Amino acid sequence: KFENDKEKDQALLWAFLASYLPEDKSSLQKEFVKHVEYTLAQTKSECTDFSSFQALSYCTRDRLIERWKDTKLFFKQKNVKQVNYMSLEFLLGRSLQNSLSALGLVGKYADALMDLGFKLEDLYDEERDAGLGNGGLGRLAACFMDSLATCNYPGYGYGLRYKFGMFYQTLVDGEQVELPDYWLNYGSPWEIERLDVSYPINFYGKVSEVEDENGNKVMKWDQGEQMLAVAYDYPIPGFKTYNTVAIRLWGSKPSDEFNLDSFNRGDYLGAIEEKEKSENITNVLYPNDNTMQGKELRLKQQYLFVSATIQDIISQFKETGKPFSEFHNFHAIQLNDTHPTLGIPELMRILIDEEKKSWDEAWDITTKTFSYTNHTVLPEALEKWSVSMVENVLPRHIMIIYEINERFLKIIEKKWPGDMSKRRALSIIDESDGKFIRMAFLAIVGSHTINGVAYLHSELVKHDVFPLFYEIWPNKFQNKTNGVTPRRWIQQSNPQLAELITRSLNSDRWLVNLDIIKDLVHLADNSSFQKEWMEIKRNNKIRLAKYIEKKCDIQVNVDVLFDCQVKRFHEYKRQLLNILSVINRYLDIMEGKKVAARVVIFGGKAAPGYYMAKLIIKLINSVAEVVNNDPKVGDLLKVVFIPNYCVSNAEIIIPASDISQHISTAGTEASGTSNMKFSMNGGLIIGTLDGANIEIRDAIGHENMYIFGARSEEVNKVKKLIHDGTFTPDARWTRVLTAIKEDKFGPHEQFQDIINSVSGGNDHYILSYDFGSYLDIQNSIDQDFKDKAKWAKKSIMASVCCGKFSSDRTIKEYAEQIWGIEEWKRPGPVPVSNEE
Ligand code: B1H
Repeated sequence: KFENDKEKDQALLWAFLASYLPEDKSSLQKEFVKHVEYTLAQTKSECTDFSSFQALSYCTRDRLIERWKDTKLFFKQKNVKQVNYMSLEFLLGRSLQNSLSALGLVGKYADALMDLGFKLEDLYDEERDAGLGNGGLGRLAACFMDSLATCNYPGYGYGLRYKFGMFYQTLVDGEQVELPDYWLNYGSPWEIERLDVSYPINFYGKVSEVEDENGNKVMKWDQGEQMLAVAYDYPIPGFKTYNTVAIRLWGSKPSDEFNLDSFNRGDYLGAIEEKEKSENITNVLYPNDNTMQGKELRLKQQYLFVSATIQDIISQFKETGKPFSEFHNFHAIQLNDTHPTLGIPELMRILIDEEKKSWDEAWDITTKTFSYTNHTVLPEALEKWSVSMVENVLPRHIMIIYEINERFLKIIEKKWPGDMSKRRALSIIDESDGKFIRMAFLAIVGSHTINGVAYLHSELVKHDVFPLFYEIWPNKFQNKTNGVTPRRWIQQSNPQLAELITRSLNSDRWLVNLDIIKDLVHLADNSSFQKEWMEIKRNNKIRLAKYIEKKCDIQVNVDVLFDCQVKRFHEYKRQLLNILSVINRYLDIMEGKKVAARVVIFGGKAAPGYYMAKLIIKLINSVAEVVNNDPKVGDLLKVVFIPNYCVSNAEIIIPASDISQHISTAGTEASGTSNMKFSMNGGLIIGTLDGANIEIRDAIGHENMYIFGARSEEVNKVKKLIHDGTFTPDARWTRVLTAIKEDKFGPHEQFQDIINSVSGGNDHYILSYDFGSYLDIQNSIDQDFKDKAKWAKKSIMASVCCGKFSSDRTIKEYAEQIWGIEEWKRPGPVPVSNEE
């Protein structure tokens, strides 16, 4: 609708000028040179690989923005419901290759840039990882965004724009040393700074009851400190679709609401300094995977995050002109673990205090909107915030949380009249030792659905972690087994395997429907297919060997078995079990036993304050030092610790593995996601019956996986045996510990705490119990690896039966069973290129 002809003409001219970016070679080259010359202000002679990486990224970003704007407009016209995925972590890694591949422009750009003297692969390597996450939880969020876009669902990811992502890990004398990750020092070509999208965020202050203009009693929160959250958008392209979504990350900025007091005191510089300090709250990612640290700064991060996000969602909702009773028909909000749980009281606060809704109305809207994913059963990771801290930082929210709890406890009273122990066990406020808010309880009470991330984990969530909640609301509980994106984790990281699959299927549809690769099962016995398959594995091992030589200065033989354990360091993940078995192997070699050759590869970071995890890293490197330099060992055994495990080197490590280890104490690893990536790439798994391992085994066949150790239902019994001293470990266990005690890997005193942690009734993660069966299954791996055809068949089966573990499947389940959103594919202006 136009007011007059002039307006109409202007709109038409605009539409013509903003028409789609052409994809012919000379246009691609022109755009590239334009960005080098005008965005970077450089000439041909100044243009390094890094500059051309930047220029190419800007070219790519232009195209992503074009698609994203159109996708948003399309969703708006269709009045769709969207999901808002709230996560304190998005572990995106690199974006250039992924974006070009989604746009179908890899081949075209490779060709266009070759004329100008650049090699596309070299430019990929110039990009720094966006490491805004710890591990599995953050990477899952990144895979989910990829699938959301690819499956054409409307949605947004919401997170924080940390200036320092996950620390950079170096090793000094075998010990982990953390360095800051200044990823933004190099700029991020992908982000769109939205100075027009910002929201005020309040902290501290006090709450008083006042009368509003209509004489109603309302709560007024006088903030003590105000700052701004500013939006930075990162477009996320779908694959083989024009649809593009985005992740919106919030950064903190000083607000122009000055606290006049501090300035009036006359200390201008001091006041500025004070202000700067308080406004740097989104500076750093907390690097504690699977543990909670009750720091006030982290609480402020969480609140800035949820407040900006909820304000943003409400402002989008208001554009529809619909009443709030319709809110949940337009927005679903998913809480990625409890870290964004304050979103629940924040939405309540805005609805009640600002939108003047009644409590019941506000609660109805809130509980129809939120759902919560639990990612861990470890008690040290379950978030608890001290009531006094929340009272101080968020005085209005603590009132709302108390009110939520009061009303919830009435339900308890009705169900179990007079039962004080139930009341204590279920109260959102834990008063057993000081006063703490149990964030998971708040999330469960305020959500319509709670899910675990693998079948076993979801069962534990219902029966072991929150059994009373399950009794009250059995229908709130669901399972959503994790998945990973096959675009990044097969196509981009293992291009040769992707090419073989596409050629054999005569189609690349498998990239958007991974179940299709099952059609290759009939080739598992085909010897020429096996040969090609294993040749590709060997090439990937050569690529990894080169990386190892460069980073660790260790030469490895690519014809021996590559055994990888790459993941965060945590006692429950039992890297210690692995290195103890390596010691056992070394002792066998020393005794002159016939031993199959292996390269054992470790990678992963320990939380900076996690003493035991760091000590285990030290032990691994001390063992490596001895083994790798012992002339009697030679190629029979190499131990490698790859420093700074991250998304970009995972893309090199995972396709090169013959065996990978997923050996957590049964019942402790909620799902694991690298297990899926390894299997898809034809790597076999040695593992316990834990997390998603169980479902992987069911999918690929029991004969194709190496399972050992106590089952989750046996673990408590085993712990008791160990505790009571009624269990005698395998003789090889004692031999290995003795070797450490005899200073074979340096003065044993330095490892005394490790020895103590698994001896004398301690051994909380039952290493001593599982050790025997672990060594036995390792032996059968060595035997099987000698039979090349047998191994190739297993490897093929492990890959082609893994269709279930695509995150596309996971996202569809969330969409249909939790969020109630639909696929809305926007027709492209031109056919989306069918490249790769
Ligand atoms: C997982 C975390 C986690 N579970 C607290 N919990 C954090 C907890 O900074 N914190 O406070 C950070 C991370 N991460 C992982 O989630 C599980 O251990 C994996 O088993 C699972 O595969 C992954 C994704 O669901």
